[in-house]
Amino acid sequence: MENIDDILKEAIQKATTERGNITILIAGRSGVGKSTLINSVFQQKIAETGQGRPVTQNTREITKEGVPLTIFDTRGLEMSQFKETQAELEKLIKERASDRDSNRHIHVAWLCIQEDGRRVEEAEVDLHNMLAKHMPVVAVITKARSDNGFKNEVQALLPESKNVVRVRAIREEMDDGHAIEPMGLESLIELTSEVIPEGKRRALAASQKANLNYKKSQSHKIVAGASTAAAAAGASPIPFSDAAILAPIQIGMIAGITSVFGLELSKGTLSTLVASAIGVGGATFVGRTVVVNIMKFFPGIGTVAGGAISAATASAITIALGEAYIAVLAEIFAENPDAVPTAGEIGEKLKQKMKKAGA
Ligand SMILES: Nc1nc2c(ncn2[C@@H]2O[C@H](COP(=O)(O)OP(=O)(O)OP(=O)(O)O)[C@@H](O)[C@H]2O)c(=O)[nH]1
Ligand SMILES: [Mg+2]
Repeated sequence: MENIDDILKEAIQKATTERGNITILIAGRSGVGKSTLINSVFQQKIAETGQGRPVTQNTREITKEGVPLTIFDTRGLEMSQFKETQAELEKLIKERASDRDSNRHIHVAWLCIQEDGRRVEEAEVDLHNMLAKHMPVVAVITKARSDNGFKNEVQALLPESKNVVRVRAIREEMDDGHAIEPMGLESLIELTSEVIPEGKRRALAASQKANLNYKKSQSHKIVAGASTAAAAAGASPIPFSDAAILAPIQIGMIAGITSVFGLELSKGTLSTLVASAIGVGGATFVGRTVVVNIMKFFPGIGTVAGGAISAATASAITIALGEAYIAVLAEIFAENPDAVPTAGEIGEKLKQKMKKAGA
């Protein structure tokens, strides 16, 4: 595969399939802070601006273009006639579980309980036990301020819960002028990651903005995979003229990391990124040019002995490129979790980063 157009197309398709879509059910009484939590944790104020549609009397299904996440926002399940509304929800869960597309299964539930109520209703325990039959459940204590043993109480009442986590979704100003910062959101992502299928972790990483380290760790796995593939390709040293065989691996890695960071993944953005970072563009340029240009950034890495690329060099160059890209994206989002950088900006920063790394 030499043609860059084909390489880009395939990289995008693979990255998109491997990322998939995650579905999370968020349940809790009215006013416990579900929408606030959703907006603090996920990209693009999804609870406010996402497309919601009622799927049962008490449940809305929320999605947003460009975010690989579906949320079932469910409330009032502890109210009168809760048996009926819970049965309705269970029917929906079973329907989704039998879908052939695993992206449509509900992968995890967050059961939200407000800390200052300090009470778990019998109907909430019922709801929890029903959910736990079908999916992992994380109990989320919302609006956390002072625990006073409530967390242990919740854990004791909901033994099926995989975890109990206390969160504060927004900064809170006290009367005396001091403020308490959000908390627990990073742990919520980590604990959720532990209980969902491994194949859904990239979608979780991409959809959320509360835990930058989680995006980085998922991206490192992609770099590790690409580096192994590059080493395998170079197991019998690659003649320089065949360097193109590394291009799909390296561009695939860039596409994978792009998707884990939740950025738009289109042929336009990916080709702009490659063009501005690596300095090759145009519809007809070939994979070999990409690889040769990447290698120019890292003159110190490996030697092109006898005009061939060894396994060690192929893998080292791939790691250097992947790590530089992760560092660039991490810097952008550390500065502003809601940043919407253009492909050109990212490409320019990547070029600078590689120049520095290779110098
Ligand atoms: N202090 C503080 N207030 C919060 C927190 N989370 C939510 N709130 C407030 O609690 C109120 C209710 O929050 P929502 O997010 O609308 O609650 P909800 O669970 O979505 O409510 P329904 O949509 O009616 O089911 C709002 O005024 C929020 O600002 C928090 O962590 N700390
Ligand atoms: Mg709400």
